[in-house]
Amino acid sequence: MSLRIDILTLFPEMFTAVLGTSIPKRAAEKGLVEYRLKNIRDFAEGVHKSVDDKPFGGGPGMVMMAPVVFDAVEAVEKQDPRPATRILLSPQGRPFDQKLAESLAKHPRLLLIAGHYEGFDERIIEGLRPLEVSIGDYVLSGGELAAMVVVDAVVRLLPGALGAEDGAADETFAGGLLEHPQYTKPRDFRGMGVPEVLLSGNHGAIAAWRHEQRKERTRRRRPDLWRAYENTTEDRADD
Ligand code: 6GU
Repeated sequence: MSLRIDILTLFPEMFTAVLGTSIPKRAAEKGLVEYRLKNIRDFAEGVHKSVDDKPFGGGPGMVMMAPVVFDAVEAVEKQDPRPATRILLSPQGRPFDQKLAESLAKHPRLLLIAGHYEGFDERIIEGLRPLEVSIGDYVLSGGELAAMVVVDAVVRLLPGALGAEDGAADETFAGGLLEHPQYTKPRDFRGMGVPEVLLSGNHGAIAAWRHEQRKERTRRRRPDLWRAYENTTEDRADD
């Protein structure tokens, strides 16, 4: 059974380039995933088709209204009997990481809710009980880019989504280490060479060099990842 991803957004056109390119596109063509975009504004009432209003208690910006988001979620969920895992993109959410991507890739159906404006009426969260997800500690204008990040990270994990070549390279975070440096032709570029070992044909030496580079990079650049790696590999012979 393939994964169905519903996306509720005020700007469905933002998604067309990302979902229609590269691996997300190929995964859909292979039948591994199906994307369903729905405009939240289709569920707005009245002549003005309002989806947001001023916050009670005052303050800047606008707040997404509960009735329109509830109606959108309920209408979209009715289109398919599979239960949807509801995900609401928000800077207040759980930090998105590779582990969460791996977990979401096992679900039959995801429903992503991307808001624009200052935020969502809290009763949306109280009533729909979505998993709130943030893609990092910075502020975006809306949840759309975050939703695209989540979709991309999840879809490339679906069995068969990556070609045989990219497949093995997908260990970057699974192994807890950053990637090693890569080189390709030409051997000399503006006076900069390529580490001799990579030209040696000695596969054991190459693997050892790459492993050292990954550890050194992780230690210097991401002490947080390095500590986690050390704590899970203390008893490993090669470290
Ligand atoms: Cl999910 N939404 C917005 N608006 N900003 C963010 C974010 C999400 N994650 C990080 N920054």
